[in-house]
Amino acid sequence: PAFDLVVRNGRIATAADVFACDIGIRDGRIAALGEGLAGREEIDATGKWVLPGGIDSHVHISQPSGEGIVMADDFASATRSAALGGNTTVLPFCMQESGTTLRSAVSAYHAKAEGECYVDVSFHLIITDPSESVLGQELPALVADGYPSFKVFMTYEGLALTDRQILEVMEVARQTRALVMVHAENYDIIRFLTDRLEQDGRTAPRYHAASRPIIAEREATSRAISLAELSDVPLMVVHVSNREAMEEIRRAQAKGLKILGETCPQYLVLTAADLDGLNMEGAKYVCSPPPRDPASQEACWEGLQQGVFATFSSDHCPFRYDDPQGKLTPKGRTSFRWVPNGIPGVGARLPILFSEGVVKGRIDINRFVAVTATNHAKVYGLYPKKGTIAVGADADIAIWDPELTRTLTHDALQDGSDYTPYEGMEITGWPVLTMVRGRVVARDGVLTGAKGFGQHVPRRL
Ligand code: DUC
Ligand code: ZN
Ligand code: ZN
Ligand code: ZN
Repeated sequence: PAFDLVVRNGRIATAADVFACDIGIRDGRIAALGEGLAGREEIDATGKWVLPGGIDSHVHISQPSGEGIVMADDFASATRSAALGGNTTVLPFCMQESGTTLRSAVSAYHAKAEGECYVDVSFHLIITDPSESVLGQELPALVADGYPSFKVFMTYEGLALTDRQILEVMEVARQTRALVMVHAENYDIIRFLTDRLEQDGRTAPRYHAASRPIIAEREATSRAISLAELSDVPLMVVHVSNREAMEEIRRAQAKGLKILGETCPQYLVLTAADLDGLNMEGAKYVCSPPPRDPASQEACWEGLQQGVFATFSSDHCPFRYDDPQGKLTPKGRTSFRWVPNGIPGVGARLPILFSEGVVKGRIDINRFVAVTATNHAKVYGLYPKKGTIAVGADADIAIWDPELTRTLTHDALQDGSDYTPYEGMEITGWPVLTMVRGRVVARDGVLTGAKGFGQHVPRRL
């Protein structure tokens, strides 16, 4: 046979097309699209969708998250869940810790990932200390080495940059043609409201949402866009949760600015009411920005439908719930202020969007592929090696059964957390096979890949 592996009889969708043909795979790449291809091995995809493997360009793995707090996933468990959820590449962050170099952060995360991953991995940077040497030497060198995207924070103790510092980072991004990603929430609004809520004894997890209102996100989004416009750089506004922030991005795009947006499953299917759980259960939904209300969910759908949002990512940031090193540290029990921000989602992201989006008719299959794979590859510099089904591309493929209906449960996700915020959702449409570079890494809910098969992929923009 001419090919190592052939996927037969499926319906293939890319971001642009739908077509029926066989896929011939050789040496980990797509070598042919055509009729009647023969392979040493064959996979029959009759009645299934054959899609580019999901790319999740916003996940946090093994990031330090404060004293006594441990992220629930290491690279093995996060990429295992990713594979089971139809993903073939994830983009986690290398976070600079204050007083240390960016290069040392990059080395540290590579060491954590080495030999551990089930799917391919490519790193963004998080800049917390834009010192002269970071801006002058480290960043340009790292962009050239394959890390052309970095996140800055406008809020959080120890992470937030001033507007001046953001401008300095953007200046380097402009010189190196890199992409800045921004966490846009107004730090002082959040600090002020948090203090007032605590003074009033409002410390339960539900008040997390009240402490970070839409206005705080809208204002910071508008300011970040202004800084990017001044700097003449593209900007990715991550985890957009509501209409007002989405409209800021839409307006900038209409002006011709290269402002990109991302939304996440929590903003489509959760609301602030989920934080109202009995006792401390609401902590399971504490993430930032917080889930909002049904009108905000509608706006986020609109952003996906109309292309305001280029990408749909999980913002996987897992902490165990029932764990003194997770959501409920001794301090976390005293106030929402100390509950670590973030929720798991790397395994649930694609089934949720397929079921709520494609099956329910909110988006078509091409849009699904665009916002879950192709646009991630294009925006972050992995295209066309990753993110599409084309001759020459890596054979990163997910086969979906559009009719399989199952209840979403944490146990099936196999991440390192002890819950999913999406427990009990009825989902129609599941990935039944995930293939990374021609190797089947998950099939029918069972992990078949090998730890360490996943490789680091340098990027270029
Ligand atoms: N921002 C993220 O992107 N992830 C988790 C927490 C946060 O604030
Ligand atoms: Zn963020
Ligand atoms: Zn995040
Ligand atoms: Zn479980």
